[in-house]
Amino acid sequence: MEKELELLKENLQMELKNCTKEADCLNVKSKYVGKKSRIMELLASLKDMSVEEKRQYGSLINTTKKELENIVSEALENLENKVEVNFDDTVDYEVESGSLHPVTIIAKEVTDALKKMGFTIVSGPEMDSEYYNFEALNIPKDHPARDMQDTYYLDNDKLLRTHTSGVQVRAMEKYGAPLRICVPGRVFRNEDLDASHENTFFQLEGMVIDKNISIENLIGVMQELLREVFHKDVKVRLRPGFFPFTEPSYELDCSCLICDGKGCPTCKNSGWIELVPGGMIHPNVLKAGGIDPNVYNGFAFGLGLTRLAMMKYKINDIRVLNSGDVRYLEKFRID
Ligand code: FA5
Repeated sequence: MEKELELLKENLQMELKNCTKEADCLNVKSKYVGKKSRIMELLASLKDMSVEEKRQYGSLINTTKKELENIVSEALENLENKVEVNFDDTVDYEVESGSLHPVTIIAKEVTDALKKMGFTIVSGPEMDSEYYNFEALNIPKDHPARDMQDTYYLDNDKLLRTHTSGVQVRAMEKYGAPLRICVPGRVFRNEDLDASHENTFFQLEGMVIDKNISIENLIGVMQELLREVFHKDVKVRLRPGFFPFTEPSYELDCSCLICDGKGCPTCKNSGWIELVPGGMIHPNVLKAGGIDPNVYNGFAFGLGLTRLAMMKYKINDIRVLNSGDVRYLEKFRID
């Protein structure tokens, strides 16, 4: 009996060694400890044994049964730790490569152009404080300018930034003057959607602070930037604008490239698309950033990156850019 029980354990171990799949292990388990297994037969035979034999073999058969079960459990556990990855290289499939999103491409082109002009790329938080998004920019609570940039106010006293301008004072505090930075990033507005308005879109802030900066410097940077992006001269117009953080402020519009300035739903039939507002940084903003407005001045602009992508790739509805519909985005594939 002792020999037979020893042999059972040895055979079980040998058979388990050859198992590479869980199903194989379970088959072996059923053979050695299942209802019709030899060990179960021996257990059942105990009832017909004499008292003397029961005493002799009872506990031996029971412990062997437990040992057999433990051997199987261990083998199953080892199998789980050995995750096997099988590649079926006989399957025939086509690999389609992805492409960059049009806004990503435009962001790269614009930042490359600005880098050539000595700008450094910096970033800021999408979830920002009211202070950096509004107050530091000369927009106190209850200022009407806040109505034009309604946003999503969060439970933690923060908000989703409405523009990349929030980085202006952050950068002044961090780097001081002189300064030449650009900040591409995602911004949010709580507003109705239409062909040219999204609630989530991209802007690029540009800011230069130095001595004796003038509006001509701003116009020069804009002209160079648009030439680099469109590889041709694009018709633009400059008109007065209003922002509490720049004085004077301007709006630079681009002739609508969807309809060649004739008027369409994208440009609301005006023939023009509002693209880059900007102006000379207000002395209060420089002060908030710890920069002396009697020594330094500068300009800032806020380029609508998403709208620029629409103009460059002639996308007549902004909503497609956030739709995640690859079939549509495929059309703007740039290899
Ligand atoms: C601003 O956001 C200012 N921070 C810009 C600025 C920066 C002014 C520095 C002065 C100095 P505005 O709200 O106009 O301004 O937005 C800037 C650009 O973002 C617009 O010209 C437009 O191109 C784009 N834009 C604005 N709202 C939307 C929207 N809902 N969907 C898509 N693009 C938008």
